[in-house]
Amino acid sequence: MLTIFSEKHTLRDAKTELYGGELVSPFECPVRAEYILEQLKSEKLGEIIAPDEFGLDPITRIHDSDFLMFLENCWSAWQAEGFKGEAIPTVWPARGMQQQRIPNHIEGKMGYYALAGETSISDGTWQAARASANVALTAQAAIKNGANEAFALCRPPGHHAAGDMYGGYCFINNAAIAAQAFIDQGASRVAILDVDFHHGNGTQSIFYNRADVMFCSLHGDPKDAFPHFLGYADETGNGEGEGFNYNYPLGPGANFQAWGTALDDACKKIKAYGPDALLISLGVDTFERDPISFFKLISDDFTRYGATIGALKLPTLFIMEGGYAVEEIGINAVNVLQGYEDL
Ligand code: SS9
Ligand code: ZN
Repeated sequence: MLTIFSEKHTLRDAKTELYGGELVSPFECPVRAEYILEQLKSEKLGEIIAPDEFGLDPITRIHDSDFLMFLENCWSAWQAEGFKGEAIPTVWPARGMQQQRIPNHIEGKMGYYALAGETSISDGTWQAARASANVALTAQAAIKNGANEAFALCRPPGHHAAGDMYGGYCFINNAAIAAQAFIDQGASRVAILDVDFHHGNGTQSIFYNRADVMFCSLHGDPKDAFPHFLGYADETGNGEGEGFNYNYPLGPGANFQAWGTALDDACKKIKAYGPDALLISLGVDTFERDPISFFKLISDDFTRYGATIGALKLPTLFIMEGGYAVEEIGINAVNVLQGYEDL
């Protein structure tokens, strides 16, 4: 399988994450991508290439340009205030407050564009997020040009990022821009299957009113898990998009039996939809030893579900999302790809 990887991911190297009332070293850290890369090499999965530069056009198909300008300028505006730490939001347009007026002050802008407070913005964040989007778009182009599958080793991840919101370690929605690229190049239907432990709230909200991109997500029940405010089973799409969004929330302790049953159902929906391409938002934070998640998948389960995805026999673009048990992130991610290939 062809892998796309950018060294520029290391530019995303925040020092702080607000977690449990402390500023800790971020779970979403550079070594994650290095472990996956190492495992790809030692398992000889295939060629690993650097991304091409696609510019902002395919990104603005999904994200508002004022939001992108905010991401680009946030760190310098924050520093210009004389703040000593990394950029973290502290105030939000909560219930009953102004939702439309975007403040001038960086403190107000942060709250306007942030969906959560754990994700610090610092030097290099924008550059790494841009490179991550280029990784996804290069993999998409490879499939468009005839490859049957590709692995976009994206970092930072993207599935929590909405049209005008960042958070949950995500800034640009890599899966959404790749899906949109397929559509813009003539595909009639694209399906996104999100197997990250967390609900892909950003991807869902981007395509919620559309029938040309189906979104299916298996994740920790929002009653108990981040992002807490989206991902319920009764969110089935809106307008033309009604019937093209499927959520499979699962409770604490879910093992492969429960998870695999939900996966089979999602695969049935995808098969019936008959997409031209399938995108997998590949988070491996469903692993039993993930430090911030509560599913109980073991490493062999990743191989098994890779084969289930392969059985769909669709052009398939794997896009890396989460996974925070860093020692095992390479094994688990590459197991999915091998399960898919060895079918
Ligand atoms: C867990 C807090 C979770 C954000 C997680 C984002 C995962 C992205 N108690 N904080 S894949
Ligand atoms: Zn996740």
